[in-house]
Parts: sequence; structure tokens; C-alpha cells
Amino acid sequence: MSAITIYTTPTCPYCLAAKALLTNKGLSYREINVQNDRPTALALIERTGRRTVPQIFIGDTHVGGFDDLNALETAGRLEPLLEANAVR
Ligand SMILES: N[C@@H](CCC(=O)N[C@@H](CS)C(=O)NCC(=O)O)C(=O)O
Repeated sequence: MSAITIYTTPTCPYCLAAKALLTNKGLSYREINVQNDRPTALALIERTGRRTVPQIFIGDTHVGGFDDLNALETAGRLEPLLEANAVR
């Protein structure tokens, strides 16, 4: 199982952008579509305090949404997080 998990809905542009960023870095991920899964969506809100998708986890670390993922990448902090979680 991938150590990266991304909670999405099918037509969400930020979800597509986040998945593209990961794919472009050669990273695989587990995708959980919460569109028609209210219990999982509610559990995600409870866990993250966020009401938007995507929500991205690397291992148990909650990265946040696409903007957060992109900011980590731009700051050069994504690779260390991947390494710390044995994704790389
Ligand atoms: N800044 C967030 C924006 C995410 C966002 O706005 N997602 C939309 C779907 S593409 C959403 O969940 N909207 C529902 C809402 O705002 O309640 C990110 O980069 O992930």
C-alpha cells in the first residue's frame, strides 16, 4: 500500500492538480473518493478540521490540500518528508 493517501472527489480541479504533482514526481498514492461516502467525509473533517478536498497524508502526517502540497514542494520540504516516511 502506498504511504501517500489523497482524499478526493472526481471533478475537483485541486484534486487533479495534487494528483498530477505527485504523478509528475513519480509517486504513487492511494486515492479515496469521498464524493458519495458521507461517513468517510465526516471522519476526514473530524481528523483534519478541513472541509475541502483534496486532503493529503504522507504516512500519518497531514499535509493539507493542494496549496499546502505545492508549498512544501516549492520550499524543498516535500522530499525530506517523503524520505522520513520511507516513501523514497
Ligand atoms: N486551497 C485548497 C482549495 C481546495 C478546494 O477549494 N477544493 C474544493 C473542490 S476543488 C472544495 O472542496 N470545495 C468545497 C468547499 O469549499 O466547501 C487546496 O489547495 O486544496
